[in-house]
Amino acid sequence: MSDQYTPKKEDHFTFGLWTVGNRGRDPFGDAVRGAISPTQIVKRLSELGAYGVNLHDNDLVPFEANETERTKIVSEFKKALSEHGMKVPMATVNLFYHPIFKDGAFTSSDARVRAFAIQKTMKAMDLGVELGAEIFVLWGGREGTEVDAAKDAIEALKWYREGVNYLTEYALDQKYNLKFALEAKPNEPRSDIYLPTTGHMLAFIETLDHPEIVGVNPEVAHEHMSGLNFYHSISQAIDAGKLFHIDLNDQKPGRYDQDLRFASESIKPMFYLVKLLEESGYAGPRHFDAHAYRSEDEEGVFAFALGCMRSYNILKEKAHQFAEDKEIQSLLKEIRAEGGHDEYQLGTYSKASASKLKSAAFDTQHLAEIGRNYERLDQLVFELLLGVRGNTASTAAKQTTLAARA
Ligand code: GCO
Ligand code: MN
Ligand code: MN
Repeated sequence: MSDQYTPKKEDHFTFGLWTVGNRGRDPFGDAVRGAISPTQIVKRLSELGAYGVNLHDNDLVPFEANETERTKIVSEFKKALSEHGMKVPMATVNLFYHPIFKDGAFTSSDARVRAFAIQKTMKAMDLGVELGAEIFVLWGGREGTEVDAAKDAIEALKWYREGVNYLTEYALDQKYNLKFALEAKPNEPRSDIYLPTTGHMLAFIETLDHPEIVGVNPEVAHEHMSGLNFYHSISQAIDAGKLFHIDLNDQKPGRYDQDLRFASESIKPMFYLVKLLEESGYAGPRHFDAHAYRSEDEEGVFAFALGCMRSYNILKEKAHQFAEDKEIQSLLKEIRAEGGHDEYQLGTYSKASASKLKSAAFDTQHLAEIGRNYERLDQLVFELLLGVRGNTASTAAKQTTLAARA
């Protein structure tokens, strides 16, 4: 079936090799489906309309591979990429699977482990650049603690900073066209992970030696695990010029990191997210860091992948409808007109304006009494999302407005 929501290369959808390659293992049960080779993933995703794949070093080259094996694997993979017209816009490094990282990588108390983590990351950067990546994600899954008595959190942050500084110097020294994107997560696999939210990451970035090449890679599930509003987090990242990459998925509140199919749970929040990404001019890949339910076989995995991309395109179409919807737009105009005039020019301070403002009289009772009409607006959005308002371009004329009914 092909329709207006069918993914196309120009939609820039990407998946991690580890996402469609996820075999359904969890702490309580073993793999439920077989491994799919990286070249097969490239082929199947390309057929579905994806733009590319992203990878950790060890998704492609096993931890224990020697140089000859690496060369062979990488050249076969490159061949598959070019045969299927697929890109690798982002690469990352696995600093969490091997037991050596049990007490962290850049923040391990053991300086030898910290050095090994940096060495492994430099090699992963070389691999990423060889494959054409321009974004390098750092997700510090093991950078945290169970026992705060064991590690000084300020010292751990200093080590973290040293690690990222070293790697940015390496990138610049190699003349790599590479930007870093830091990914926050509050917990899992560690009891507490350092720099737990996108906001923490944004503040940390400003303390680095090369903040200009470091941004964020926020993940829906991770911010939702912290009970945060993802749309707000992304807005702040965009405002700071730091949204370098994004991990799209979904998450039920109050649970472990579920990595659910994009928009499968949080329809309204994901609508605002897609609307924001599309309207803000975000030019990076639309990357899915999610995986299929454990109940699925290989076909279910690709149904999952197609679902992520279609849902994004459906929400993108809803964002267009929102912009075209006459009733929504005129209501918004009304809402913004009420008190919209900035008489005191709050954006520019001067002694004179401050003294004018200090002596101004406000009708506080009247201002406090004005209704904002958000109930009507939110209901209209709900009806739009559930298809009750239909495609406004064709049905606008037939629609009875809430205002008329009232
Ligand atoms: C997780 C993370 C990872 C990272 C990936 C990229 O919770 O497991 O989201 O999937 O995104 O390691 O570095
Ligand atoms: Mn995650
Ligand atoms: Mn992620």
